[in-house]
Amino acid sequence: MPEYITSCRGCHGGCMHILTVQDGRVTKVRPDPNGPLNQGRACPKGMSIIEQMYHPDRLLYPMRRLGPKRSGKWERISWDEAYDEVGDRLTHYRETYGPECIALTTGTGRHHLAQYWRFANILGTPNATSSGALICLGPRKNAGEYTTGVFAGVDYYGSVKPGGILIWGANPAVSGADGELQWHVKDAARAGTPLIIIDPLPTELTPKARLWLRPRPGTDGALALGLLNILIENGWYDRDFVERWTVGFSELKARCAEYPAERVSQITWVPTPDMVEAARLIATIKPLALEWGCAVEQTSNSFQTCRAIYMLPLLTGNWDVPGGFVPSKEIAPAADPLFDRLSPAQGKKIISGDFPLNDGTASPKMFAHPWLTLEAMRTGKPYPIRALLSHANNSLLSMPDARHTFESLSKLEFFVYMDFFKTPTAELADILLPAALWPELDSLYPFPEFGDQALLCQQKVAQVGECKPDEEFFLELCRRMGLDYGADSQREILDGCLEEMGRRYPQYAGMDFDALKQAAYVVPPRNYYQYKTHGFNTPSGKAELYSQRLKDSGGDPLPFWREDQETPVSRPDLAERFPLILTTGGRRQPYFISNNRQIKSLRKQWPFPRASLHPETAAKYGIRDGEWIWIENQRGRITQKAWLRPEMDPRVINCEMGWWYPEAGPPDYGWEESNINLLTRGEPPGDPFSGAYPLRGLLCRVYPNTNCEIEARYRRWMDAEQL
Ligand SMILES: Nc1nc2c(c(=O)[nH]1)N[C@H]1C(S)=C(S)[C@@H](COP(=O)(O)OP(=O)(O)OC[C@H]3O[C@@H](n4cnc5c(=O)[nH]c(N)nc54)[C@H](O)[C@@H]3O)O[C@H]1N2
Ligand SMILES: Nc1nc2c(c(=O)[nH]1)N[C@H]1C(S)=C(S)[C@@H](COP(=O)(O)OP(=O)(O)OC[C@H]3O[C@@H](n4cnc5c(=O)[nH]c(N)nc54)[C@H](O)[C@@H]3O)O[C@H]1N2
Ligand code: SF4
Ligand SMILES: [Mo]
Repeated sequence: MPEYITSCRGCHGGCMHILTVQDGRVTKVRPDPNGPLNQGRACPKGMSIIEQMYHPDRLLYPMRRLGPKRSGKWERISWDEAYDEVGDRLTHYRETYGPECIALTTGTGRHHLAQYWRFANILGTPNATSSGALICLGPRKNAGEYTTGVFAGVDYYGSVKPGGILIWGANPAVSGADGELQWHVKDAARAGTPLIIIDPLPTELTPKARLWLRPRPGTDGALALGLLNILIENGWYDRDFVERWTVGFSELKARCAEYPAERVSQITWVPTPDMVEAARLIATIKPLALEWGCAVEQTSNSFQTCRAIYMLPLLTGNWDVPGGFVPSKEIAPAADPLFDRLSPAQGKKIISGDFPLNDGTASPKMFAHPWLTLEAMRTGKPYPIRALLSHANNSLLSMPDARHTFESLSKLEFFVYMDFFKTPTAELADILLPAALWPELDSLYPFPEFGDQALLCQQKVAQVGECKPDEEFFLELCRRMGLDYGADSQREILDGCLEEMGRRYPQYAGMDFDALKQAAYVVPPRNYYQYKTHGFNTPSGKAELYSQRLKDSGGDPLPFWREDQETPVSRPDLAERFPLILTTGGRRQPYFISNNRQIKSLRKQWPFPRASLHPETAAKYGIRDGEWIWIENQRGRITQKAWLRPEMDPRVINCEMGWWYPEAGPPDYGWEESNINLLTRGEPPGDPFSGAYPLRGLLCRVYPNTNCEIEARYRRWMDAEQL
């Protein structure tokens, strides 16, 4: 029976799997023992792909809504009809009001991201946004690029392994936080590699931590500045590197002096001796790697927090050393997003709230501000957004301020939504399009994202219903609208990327997509200490602790931290009503954001959302372990199941994100029951440079929910015979 090797994308991806195909159907999946990154390992998400592909609720054909929005009634249409209808409507909006009245949204980085941008640029709209745009990887990546000219990741792959790992606001044993897969950090933990963990909650890794700091959610920026200050004051940094390869050390030193340990301890709740110990470990462990997650970005101090954390391994002698903090190398470029196809005049119309990072001043990669783009749908200001194309974005679950998202999407004149399944967000759309899962499409996957250890092949091995890759939709829609996509096929685009790889790495010259399918992946060797010959790719040629470029683009040249507008310190009045500090997120193994809640083999592993809180806090509010509770603030109220965790600070609560209930049925699918984004804030000001908003460190109160039907409904659904 034919077998194919391809990269899983059940999370961000990277594990190579061997798929067996019989009569056009995938019948078996097993992890590839030679996969360069997973070496025979896989998680339950990857292993459930057959159940996902052939799930009875899978969206298999294009559909048009019958009746009013959220009627829950759909009729099947052909792809031809879908292209005609979408093409005609978009052409009408484009010609009548200008292309900027059409917005695009997506979620986390998936296979189609570059071409989603490309499509927006060709269409002529600057209003492409995402629920991860401002708060996921972008701030880390941009902070890295401003500081060292390139983003950096962990080097697990050479003969020298990390001597220790600083794990900050990430749970990489589960989430493979955006950069890496989960296997290497678990291997390291098992091997006894010292871990320094900064997380207000216990995780799979905290029992193995050498040191575990539990900051007040949302104060990581202050903590990072405090640690930098200790390093600098004690001379615990690489003097030679600082003198030869950085600019702005004295300015940084002066800024950090504003963050003495006592002040930082007061802000963050981290005891001074723990901070000193953390700084000592950061300074002495060699080589030190950094695994950081989106928790540090999901605040109104997002960008500068990332800058400050980034400087810790940089200043302590770990830059571009084997096993340390190594710069990305791009093995092959992604499909060209064709930014030059968006005219400067159109680019200026971006709904960005004038945050320099995203209005085109600081970066050509523009993301419109998600909340403001939704606000333009709702209010018509600064101008109306009339139509939306949504690719991989269950916005009601993943955007902040979910009530606002709902009201905004409800106002759209035309809404096209592409996904694997119907979701609560889909029920607001006019046209639904069936998206291909990872075994159903061809793509290239350089991994880890921005670390680029390997280039992996993702290949189509089966066709399910009439599902299509998002890229194919963009390409064909352009053809129908008379717009030039700049390529005739996805294959042409992939071969173009591989051609460029051949120029960068002559050993792969001549490799096209067919050859890559045979090879399954390529793993070019890594060279270290590149800066010693090439310098840094920054205006000064050095690592920029003080960044003039940042100043010129409207940012602070040095990192800083300030209190968010909704904390017990800034709003004691609000804290009287909502005394607990709310943080959100906390990824779970069976799920990828809001995906997979309908996949029974996964769902039974973690059937309900859990709210983590301290037993004392629970006792204070009459809550028992495992009981459903209400979590409430001025924006809304939701319910999750209490999980008492004595390791936490009693002032903090964490709620999981992404929860809806497919078993509750259309049109609501229970989206309002446990969706923590009903309590979060997306409205500016937020982060002054990027507009990022706080999903960590808000306020709430809790009390028991004595009348919750969620479990009973779940059991009825689980017990029902799956067709
Ligand atoms: N299985 C699985 N994998 C995933 C995902 C998924 O949904 N499921 N999502 C993917 C995506 S899009 C992303 S961005 C990554 C995210 O992966 P991570 O960055 O690991 O994100 P989380 O698990 O939400 O949060 C990480 C940690 O931050 C802690 N935390 C909460 N608030 C704070 C705070 O204020 N400060 C600090 N220092 N820590 C805090 C939480 O307790 C948690 O342990 O994972 C990716 N991988
Ligand atoms: N409160 C709170 N909110 C958060 C976060 C948090 O930690 N706390 N995390 C934030 C982060 S880091 C991120 S990145 C965002 C993520 O936000 P999103 O990536 O938008 O995540 P989802 O809401 O799960 O929506 C993804 C939808 O895309 C579909 N999908 C998956 N792959 C494809 C594909 O290839 N094509 C198509 N057409 N559809 C696909 C899935 O079935 C799912 O319905 O959420 C953010 N929201
Ligand atoms: S960790 Fe990610 S890539 Fe690996 S098997 Fe799981 S879902 Fe797939
Ligand atoms: Mo993310």
